[in-house]
Amino acid sequence: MNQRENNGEHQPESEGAMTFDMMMDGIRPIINEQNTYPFKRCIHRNLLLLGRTRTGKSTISEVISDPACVAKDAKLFSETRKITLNRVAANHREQTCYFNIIDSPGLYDNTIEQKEHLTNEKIRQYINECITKDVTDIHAFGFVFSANGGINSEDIKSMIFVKEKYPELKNSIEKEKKRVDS
Ligand SMILES: Nc1nc2c(ncn2[C@@H]2O[C@H](COP(=O)(O)OP(=O)(O)OP(=O)(O)O)[C@@H](O)[C@H]2O)c(=O)[nH]1
Ligand SMILES: [Mg+2]
Repeated sequence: MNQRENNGEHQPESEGAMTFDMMMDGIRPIINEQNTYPFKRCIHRNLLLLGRTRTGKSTISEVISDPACVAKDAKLFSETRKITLNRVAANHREQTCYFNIIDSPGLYDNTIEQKEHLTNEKIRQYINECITKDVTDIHAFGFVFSANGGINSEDIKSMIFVKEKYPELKNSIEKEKKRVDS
């Protein structure tokens, strides 16, 4: 029972008496000081990086964690073979943001070992694979292109595929944009 409730009835606070809020204002700093393991509320977002092979997806994921990281030497064939999660946190405007940057193998590439054609079906597989890694929701898809390679019809097909498969993304991205702008 707090001071504002007395057998369910509201009692007028007598002048000079300590109110419930005043009491809590006094207690809160003591509790916070003694809390050895303080938890913070945070915003949590999952970002899936997609794109043709060798466009720089893994490099983006690494640079986000370490802006001074040195990119690997150029290789002709696909490097990333499995969905890889990079879990990072950042403080922004007094808010803690927690991100899963999901790096995927390059799309529609003829790989040296398997001669496997990577298609839009792969996107579906990647998303399913994310669920096995506790990522149940994708908040944004990041399509990665290299300036050299440009954008081709396969890239456009992939973007259309994601747009059609995830129509709810448009609403959530617009909602998010409004939240950030406000
Ligand atoms: N010039 C330049 N090279 C880059 C950039 N980002 C990445 N690279 C190089 O491009 C090559 C491929 O980069 P990755 O990050 O492995 O590309 P990826 O999209 O993850 O490739 P896959 O895993 O094979 O699909 C590497 O040799 C990088 O060093 C960039 O912004 N500029
Ligand atoms: Mg990669």
